[in-house]
Amino acid sequence: MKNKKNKIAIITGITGQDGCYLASFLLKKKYIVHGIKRRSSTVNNYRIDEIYNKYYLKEKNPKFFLHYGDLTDGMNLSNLINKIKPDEIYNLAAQSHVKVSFETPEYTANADALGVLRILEITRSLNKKIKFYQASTSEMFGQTKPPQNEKDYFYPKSPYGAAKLYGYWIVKCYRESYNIFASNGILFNHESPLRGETFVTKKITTAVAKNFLGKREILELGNLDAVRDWGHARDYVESMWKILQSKKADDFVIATGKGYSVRKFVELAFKYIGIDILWRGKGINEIGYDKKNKKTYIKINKKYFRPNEVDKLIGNYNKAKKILKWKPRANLKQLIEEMVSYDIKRLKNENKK
Ligand code: NAP
Ligand code: F7E
Repeated sequence: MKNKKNKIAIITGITGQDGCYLASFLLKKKYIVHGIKRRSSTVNNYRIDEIYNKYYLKEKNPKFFLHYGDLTDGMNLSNLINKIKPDEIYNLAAQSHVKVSFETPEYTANADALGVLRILEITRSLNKKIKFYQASTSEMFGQTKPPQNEKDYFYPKSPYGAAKLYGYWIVKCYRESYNIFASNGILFNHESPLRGETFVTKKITTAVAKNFLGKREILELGNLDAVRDWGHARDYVESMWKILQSKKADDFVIATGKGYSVRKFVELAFKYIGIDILWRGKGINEIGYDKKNKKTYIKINKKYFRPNEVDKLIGNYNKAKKILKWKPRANLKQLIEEMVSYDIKRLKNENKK
């Protein structure tokens, strides 16, 4: 299976947004990619179908493989890592939804915190030369004032942020204790047309696309004033690879350095289809409406608020820029345009079926 020139990578979380972009990126760099997906009763491979067809089904010498696995199952991870013998492991699997982590805190800790430890412990006993990348998060900063960088204080405000903070520290701990090449990317929010549909950006761009196609829908949201630093997933997976190619294992903030509120994201997304949104009312009675015809497009629903909120995340990525020569390419306007256009095309195709 292994050819001298081809590096072998394992990607956990292959069915997720980043898993798909990273697999594409590594395959173009001639890697052999093994994706780990968990078993589910419904097929959820839609993001990687194209890759699977191109690099597995249609290839005489397949470059892409899928395996069942779960971050909560150490024996399974051990068998897979032993069998695949990777050069690099990218740990992208996680229960990644902040609000859901308040409802499933124990599971979130098991997958997002102990899952990291499981992989590190396996690589420590198997082969300390395996390089390990951990998808850490800006949610670890929580309450710390922006702009946040690698030296800032961590103060997570959700079970997700707290579980990821354990993952972050265990990576550092294994790096320093056992001299393992293990690094954290401290990723600020990153989106794409392939973003999961319950994250705020995808909810917004889907609703905008539906309204554009004449399927009138009122978008229900929670906190409009949270500020996030939104980049493009395509740019962020490149940083993952660069982090593992760096001379020294280390931790890097990956961000755009620009923050916008959820409210601003809504305005820009509607603007793209020619609708100017104005706001009226306060708190849960606030609405967003069309400046021209006064039609309501946005309402507030308290079910989308969290028990605790992170108000403002804006990253300082100077270290990544200096050491990795990494910088983001897409700006927010380009990201929104790509997401809305994709959703319009996707919904048109679904309507045809
Ligand atoms: P995502 O779309 O939610 O994908 C998460 C992936 O993890 C999915 O493939 C999911 O499988 C898998 N998964 C969940 N629990 C698992 C388990 N117990 N065992 C094995 N696989 C499991 O997330 P993403 O946006 O691609 O993010 C990738 C990573 O970056 C995550 O670790 C996330 O926490 C971190 N991160 C993301 C952002 C962001 O803005 N996107 C920012 C900071 C950090 P299913 O398809 O079966 O659900
Ligand atoms: O929320 C507010 C919400 O769920 C963004 C994950 O990838 O990035 C992501 O976590 C903001 C929050 O992302 C709705 O309260 C308003 O302030 O899209 P989100 P997130 O929580 O920032 C970090 C860095 C990760 O690591 C995570 O894995 O938007 N908001 N109204 C809403 N959020 C959602 N989901 N739905 C709403 O209706």
